[in-house]
Amino acid sequence: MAAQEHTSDQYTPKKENKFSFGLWTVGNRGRDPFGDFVRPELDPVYSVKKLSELGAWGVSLHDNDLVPFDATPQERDRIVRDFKQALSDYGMVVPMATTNLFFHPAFKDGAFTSNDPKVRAFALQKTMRAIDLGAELGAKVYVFWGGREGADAEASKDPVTAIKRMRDALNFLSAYSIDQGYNLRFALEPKPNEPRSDIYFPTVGHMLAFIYTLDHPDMVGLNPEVAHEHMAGLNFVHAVAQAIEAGKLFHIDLNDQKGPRFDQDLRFGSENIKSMFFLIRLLEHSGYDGAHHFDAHALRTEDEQGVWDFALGCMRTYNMLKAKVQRFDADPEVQQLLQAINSSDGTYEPLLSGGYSRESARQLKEARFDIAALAQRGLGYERLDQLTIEHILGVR
Ligand code: GCO
Ligand code: MN
Ligand code: MN
Repeated sequence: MAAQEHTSDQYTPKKENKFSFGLWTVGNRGRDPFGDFVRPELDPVYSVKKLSELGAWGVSLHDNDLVPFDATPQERDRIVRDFKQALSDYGMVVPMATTNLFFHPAFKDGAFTSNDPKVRAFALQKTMRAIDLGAELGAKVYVFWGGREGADAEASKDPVTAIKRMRDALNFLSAYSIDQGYNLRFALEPKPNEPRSDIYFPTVGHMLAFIYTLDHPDMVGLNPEVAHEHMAGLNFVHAVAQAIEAGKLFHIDLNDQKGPRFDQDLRFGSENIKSMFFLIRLLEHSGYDGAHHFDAHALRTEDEQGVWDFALGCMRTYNMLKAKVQRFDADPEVQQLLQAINSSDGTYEPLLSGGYSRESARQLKEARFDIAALAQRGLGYERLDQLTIEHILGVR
């Protein structure tokens, strides 16, 4: 069935779902290291129109997704003016903007971490201009994905120096954004590898630790991506939970991935359904109200219609899983099991939550536990997990 003819139902995306897509996602032309483009270019104005018709709320962009690398200032202004007109015509926002610091051959050894000071200086110049563009388009979040900030030949770059260079760049750009009066929050996006064989700050945990070493840690958070943590063999739900707990989930890149391989950018929820179920449960319970941003693209087998099928599929699957989460949470047997798992006679709560004191240490040292009973108790997690599966498979 063609995407635009899809019958409307309770899973049909709506603006209030805050779904957004990168211009580069629907604009992906299917080129890979082994084969050429399979689809023609999409005009950003056309993508805005199509995405809006499908129920999306926003579009994000790299500077060069909209303004070509070598555009003159006059061309830039005309393109930006037409794009803003399209945003207003189709009721779309730009929640996030970013810089392309990986495509041009000048960035072959990275941008902010390049060994060449001229490249590092150019990267700052390009990013300041792209920040200006993002602010002009109303973006609230500015993403930093370290595309080529890594190394292939380990001897070529001291990794400690690379970390310091990245810190210097982010400190400079935070100060720039504050100085301009932009109300931007920076979201750092970790990825373990690709296009470099190793990228610095490979996971959410690495990035989180780094943020607290910056000059303006309050304005810097994370943009975790499903595929990137899965490439590192990690549990994405737990990574996002840590970002949320730290108040650092500023943005999220939703897609899917078949295990620890190259970055596949598959349609959201097309592979790891159970893990995406728990991701949505986490996001919905946490009150996260930022963009639900898809960073994925249609398969190389597709024509333009396949691109819109892909985009609609990402959004519908989110809403379908969200409905499953609501049914799961409302299931009396699930509630009863969760209550049993979290119940106790209350004896130790005051000691566990009261913090350290000499008295609490003394009481804990003297406490007598029925260790055998603790060891023998069955926890009922098999039943709970099976209920999860029954909900996901739609039989409850
Ligand atoms: C990738 C990344 C990128 C970034 C984008 C925005 O693996 O290619 O996920 O798509 O998200 O450049 O920073
Ligand atoms: Mn990616
Ligand atoms: Mn991404």
